[in-house]
Amino acid sequence: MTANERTRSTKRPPTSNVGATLLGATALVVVTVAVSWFAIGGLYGGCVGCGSQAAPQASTTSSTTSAPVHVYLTIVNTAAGADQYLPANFTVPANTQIDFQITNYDNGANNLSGPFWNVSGTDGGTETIDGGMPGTPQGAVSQLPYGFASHTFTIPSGPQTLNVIMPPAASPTDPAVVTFSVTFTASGTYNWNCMAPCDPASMASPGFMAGTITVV
Ligand SMILES: [Cu+2]
Repeated sequence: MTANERTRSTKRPPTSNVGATLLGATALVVVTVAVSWFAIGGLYGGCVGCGSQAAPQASTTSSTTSAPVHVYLTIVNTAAGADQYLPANFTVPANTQIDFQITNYDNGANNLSGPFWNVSGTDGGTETIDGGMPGTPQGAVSQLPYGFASHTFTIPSGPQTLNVIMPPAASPTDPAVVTFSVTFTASGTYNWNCMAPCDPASMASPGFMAGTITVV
């Protein structure tokens, strides 16, 4: 923990006003870091999208800012027939490994234009697939073959871009699960879109096949 190291390395007898001032400033920094971390934790509890599928390890992320933060997203086809990411808008910390898990219950296949068949912007340049329609490549992949896309999770522009592909589910009750890690090195607002022509209304609607990642 950086704050603890800073506390240890600057601990010294208050032999002068300068020393006292330094200690006071150090205490302020430590308090500020701690308050900031708990404020961030309050935003998403160290885990985005944790509901019934909350991971037990999520509760351990408050001990250090360098522990991975878990984000769980689900793709559903709503009762009204709309394709939707849940949640579509969320907040994560900067300079922290974000472990995404996207569970796709949509068994519809869609086409992609050339570059979007390739995984890009993830740690290691791969995504890991578990399940999906018959024939879906399993394990870590850097691209998917034609015919094996249902949706993408894409940050098409900005300081840091991203493209991962979600293969179709085997059935509406047997999802495809995709995991990957991303480390956002700059705070700010990142707009993401699905680049597969899955559902024109959803693609044009923030909160469905488009959304916002807020990096703080
Ligand atoms: Cu889509």
